[in-house]
Amino acid sequence: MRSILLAAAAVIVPTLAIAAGNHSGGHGHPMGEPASDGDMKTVEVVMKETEDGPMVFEPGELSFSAGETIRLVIINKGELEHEFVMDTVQNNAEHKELMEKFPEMEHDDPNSVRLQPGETGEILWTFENAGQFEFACLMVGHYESGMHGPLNVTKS
Ligand SMILES: [Cu+2]
Repeated sequence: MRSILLAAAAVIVPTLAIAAGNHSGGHGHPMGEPASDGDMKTVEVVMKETEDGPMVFEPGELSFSAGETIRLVIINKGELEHEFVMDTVQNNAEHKELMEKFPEMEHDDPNSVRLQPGETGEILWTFENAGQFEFACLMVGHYESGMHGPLNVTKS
């Protein structure tokens, strides 16, 4: 019985997260909003550690046009847990400070995905507003080890 309840909860949570992003209007994220499934451009981003020390995202920079809907496929090819968070530079800086105070902090935001080694995750997102944003891994010490890059959204 218990395992059935847990399984049901696991199914319900992501559905709600996606549904919450489907309606337009309301409180928008400065970068845009989560998208629902459909035809869209796919961009892969790899997260990993390197032999000589730095932790990296590949590619190290992302560029989109305002109005584009993208399927971001995030792949953890490293041996450590990593996360991909895309946000304003300011929000990432605040979030990073929180993570340093509360390293065990879990978050379940539609603009982020946290992955164990070998895992792959997805973010479907419509970039609505032009601007200079940032993607980063905010796990303690990873940003400083190189895990951040500019996310540019240009006017279409
Ligand atoms: Cu990381």
